[in-house]
Amino acid sequence: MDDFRTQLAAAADQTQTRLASAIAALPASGVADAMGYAVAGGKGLRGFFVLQSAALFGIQDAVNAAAAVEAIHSYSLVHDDLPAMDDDDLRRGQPTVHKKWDEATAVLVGDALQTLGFDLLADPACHPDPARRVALIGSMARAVGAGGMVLGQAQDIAAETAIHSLGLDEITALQANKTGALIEWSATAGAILADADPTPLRTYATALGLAFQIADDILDIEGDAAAMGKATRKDTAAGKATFVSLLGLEGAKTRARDLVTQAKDALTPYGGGAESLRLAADFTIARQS
Ligand code: GRG
Repeated sequence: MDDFRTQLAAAADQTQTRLASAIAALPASGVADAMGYAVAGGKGLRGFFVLQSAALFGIQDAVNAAAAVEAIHSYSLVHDDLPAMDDDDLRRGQPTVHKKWDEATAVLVGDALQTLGFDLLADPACHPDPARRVALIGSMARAVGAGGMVLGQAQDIAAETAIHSLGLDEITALQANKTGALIEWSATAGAILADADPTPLRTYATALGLAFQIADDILDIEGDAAAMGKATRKDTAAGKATFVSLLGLEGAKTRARDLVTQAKDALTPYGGGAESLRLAADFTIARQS
């Protein structure tokens, strides 16, 4: 696992460097400063999926697509932290953007990170073939729009005031939209860049996305708030149905492990070239933050 953490950190550095140069190219402003703050400090897992899935097809430079997904993921966190959404004071161990600046800045930072993500995908440096860039842009728009991440977030917010708490199928569908869609985009990005069949990577990502969310629910119960850099036990306090409340702690752990096995099995067609993606699947449920 230590080897994997080193690989992940190296990929995150590469992605962060690209993001920093894209943000430095913007006119100087408070929003640009806050954008730099908002993209820093994450694990960079989604960018890692992009870089590794691209490497499977012999594409060594996918840093624009990796930076794009991390910008869009950071936007979702900044908006999720707002008082109108999850209302959090701490993210990645630092004050959330609306706490360090203000709510208007946080809304604008999220908006601008989302458009920056699409700009990075539209850049010829992302891929020389415009058709590949359009495919990435279209698939990203579908993953994060009102049929994907935004839908999942709306379903999550609706669940908070629903009379009946959600069942397993409903939670699974909600999470597939809220966190799964962007993870799926990340893990299939290499196939999209290479104009190859994304099916095995999609199967990997579907299982992995769900395992990621189950791990998040387990960390919400067992995790250490200091290590995670954010508040924990919020879901329990809010009485929200989670994979842990529905399956029990041990049941949730077993389900997460089974999903990781399924995810790794889906990589068989890629042979030894997919070893980093296999390690990433293990990391998804072993992580402490
Ligand atoms: C605001 C439209 C909109 C959507 C927000 C993803 C999301 C939707 C909200 C995040 C809420 C949350 C904490 C979900 C749990 C899973 C998750 C996305 C955790 C954060 O991802 P990591 O662990 O974060 O990859 P880092 O900080 O490492 O980038």
